[in-house]
Amino acid sequence: MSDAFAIDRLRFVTSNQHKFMEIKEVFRREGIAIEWIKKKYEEIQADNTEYISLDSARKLSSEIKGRFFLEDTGLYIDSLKGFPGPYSSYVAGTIGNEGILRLIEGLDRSCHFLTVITYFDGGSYLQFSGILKGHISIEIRGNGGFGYDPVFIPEGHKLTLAEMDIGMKSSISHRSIATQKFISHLRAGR
Ligand code: ITT
Repeated sequence: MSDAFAIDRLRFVTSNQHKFMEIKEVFRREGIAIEWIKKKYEEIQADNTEYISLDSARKLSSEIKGRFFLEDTGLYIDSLKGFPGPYSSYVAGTIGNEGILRLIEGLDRSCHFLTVITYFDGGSYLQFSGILKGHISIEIRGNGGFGYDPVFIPEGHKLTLAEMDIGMKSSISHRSIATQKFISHLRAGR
């Protein structure tokens, strides 16, 4: 691991341990340590993930001193016109993966994940996004990951994200693509 790059107190706000572990893994590969602010915050209901992520960061900046980042992620199913999208958390907790499989029976299964990271650097808000294309599997498969991972098969792969280990998921995921862009920004401003 390279120790050439250090950034003081880079903090990630999320209530979701899986998200933290995945982002921590991407930073770890780059030799950067991050801290976890474990916190559940209210998200505005809107149809735009960038806006939701920015709004959350703006609200949290009055509570959290110094720089921090957070991210908002949604699963977008083409044949459902992007549903559940910004409602991914609610849908995962209500109808869940079985409900998703029922909803798209007989329909096209193409979908993607979108992650939008918002970084508050103490003065401005910067956003970095990552998309992972794929399709919804026929059945629920795998015990790893979280959320929709057991029904999501990334483009070019046969396994669901839940059948991959964290290293594999973190080398291809929406979250890691957004995080890599964020890291490039941090390195550029060093
Ligand atoms: P925060 O505290 O960071 O908001 P959260 O779990 O509420 O945590 P999101 O609103 O961003 O996070 O995510 C919405 C839901 O989408 C989440 O609860 C999962 O069910 C699902 N999800 C997000 N990222 C995922 C991923 O990488 N793989 C599978 N499902 C994911």
